[in-house]
Amino acid sequence: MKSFLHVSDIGPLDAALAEAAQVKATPFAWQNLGKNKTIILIFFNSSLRTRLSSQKAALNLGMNAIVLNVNGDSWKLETEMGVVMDGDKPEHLREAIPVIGSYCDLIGVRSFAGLKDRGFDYGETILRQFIEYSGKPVISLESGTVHPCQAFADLITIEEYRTKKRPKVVLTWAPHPRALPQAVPNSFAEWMNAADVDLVITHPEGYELDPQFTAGARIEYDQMKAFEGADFVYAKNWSSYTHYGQILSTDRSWTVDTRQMAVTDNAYFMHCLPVRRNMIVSDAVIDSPRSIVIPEAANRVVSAQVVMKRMLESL
Ligand code: AN0
Ligand code: CP
Repeated sequence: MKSFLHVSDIGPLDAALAEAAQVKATPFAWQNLGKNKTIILIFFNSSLRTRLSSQKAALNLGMNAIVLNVNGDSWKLETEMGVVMDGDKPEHLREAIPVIGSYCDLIGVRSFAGLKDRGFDYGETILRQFIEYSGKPVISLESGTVHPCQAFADLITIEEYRTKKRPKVVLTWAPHPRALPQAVPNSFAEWMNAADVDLVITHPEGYELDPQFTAGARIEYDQMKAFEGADFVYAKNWSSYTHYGQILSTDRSWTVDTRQMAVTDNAYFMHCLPVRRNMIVSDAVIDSPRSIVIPEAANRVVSAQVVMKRMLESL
């Protein structure tokens, strides 16, 4: 595997899920695979889960992990091509990336969508430069359009908790005070469309996601209708894709509460975290026994470890 952005990069999902179960059962069985190997994890944005679970996954594989917080620890990096660098950024990605590549075997990059220029974000402009100029395999740790380590962990979690062959999975928009990227819902839709589940997406009008990720899923604008008979409810806020980066609604009736959960088939509640309580989801729902947000986050180690393992095996 040369890069990890899309569900297609992991190959057949049955094999990936079987490998995930194996990695979860015997996390230290591949300690020699990562011996004398180094992953550099580059963060342009904040993180709790991605940073810690990626480091843990690397350690489980016997690999060294070096974390760099760009903007905090290093020189600020210019990401646009062809600009006169007379601002506050002393170094360009064009030099920084090959330098980083020369120090390691694998690279992980977190670089959120800026939500200003859709072409720049949806071209995966920053991650593509890492792929092109580092000469090393690159993992998206949430980039312009996708968060594949999260979606893979979500799929592993659904596989563990499902009681039906083809569960109904509802991706619901929920309100949030700040404009957030579409990466998490894009990847969730892409991975669920590839998996054997019945995916329904519900959101207010104007929040339609890029069809390259959602094609094939049912869109239901009535949230209560969408929740009927659901086995899994996956909440997330995102800003508009069509009115790029804008907040079109802060309607708190979309906050996931016991009212909506009551019409599901005793659904499990999921969220990638971090979550704003009583904006995205009520305390009653996230604190209920049907909330699986913690095991979901724990599976981030498993998904990251499978991806790193595959990359090490193909070096
Ligand atoms: C980020 C987002 O929505 O993309 C990261 C989620 C994993 N969330 C926030 O910035 C709150
Ligand atoms: N879910 C997730 O990616 O969390 P962090 O932003 O804390 O890494």
